[in-house]
Amino acid sequence: MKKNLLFIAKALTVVAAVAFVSCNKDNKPSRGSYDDDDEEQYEGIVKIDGDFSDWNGIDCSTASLPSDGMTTSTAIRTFKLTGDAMYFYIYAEMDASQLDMESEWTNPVDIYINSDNNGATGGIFYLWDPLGYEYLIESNLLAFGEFSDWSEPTFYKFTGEDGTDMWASNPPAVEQLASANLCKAAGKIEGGVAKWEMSVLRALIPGLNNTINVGIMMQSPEWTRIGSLPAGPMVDGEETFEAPLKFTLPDAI
Ligand SMILES: [Ca+2]
Repeated sequence: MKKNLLFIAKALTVVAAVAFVSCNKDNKPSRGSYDDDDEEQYEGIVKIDGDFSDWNGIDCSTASLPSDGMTTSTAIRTFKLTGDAMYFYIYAEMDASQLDMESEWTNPVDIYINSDNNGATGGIFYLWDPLGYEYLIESNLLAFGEFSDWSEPTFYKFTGEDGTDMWASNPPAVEQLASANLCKAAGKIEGGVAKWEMSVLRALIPGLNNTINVGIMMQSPEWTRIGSLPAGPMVDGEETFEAPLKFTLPDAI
């Protein structure tokens, strides 16, 4: 109990700090330019601003679309995972021709997180093996062709038996958690490629291990999968599946 209270206090402190920064930020001319006079500002290794140059040469894990005959679900071509003492970060490149640029809320992106670095605990989902996820974050990539900021994604906690699928039971084995300040996202389309970056505040994910395991999936407006990584190659016309992408974060603040 004491440990839980300490965690909550720590998380609230971080949220307060982030909220303070966010308020200041709105008074400044552009995203990412608010780091002048705020000594409490945490300088993360990635700034979520749609300028992807900070990913160049960064220490990260990478998954790419298999080149040897993968013929289904090709919309996500590259997926990168990294992090620092306060956040972990996701970068993805998507095939812009497969995105819906017209609708109000479209191309939902799901981030599956094995938070305890144990593939035997938590839920399963057919795209990754072993997965063992404890949390799922979901929001839309786009709204009327503009990238969404992920200011309030849907944040699910898996509550079912280990090794089961949260959606397979009725009602689903899931609890929805508050998600304010959890994420921030930005994207840009360049040369037919949608480039997208996203941050997750580590303190808001209970029990998050330093070693994280993450899978990304994107769907069509009709909730059909159009992309997911990591992914295995096609073998005899069948998809094969891999473990989620793994990255070890430095100790949290
Ligand atoms: Ca797990």
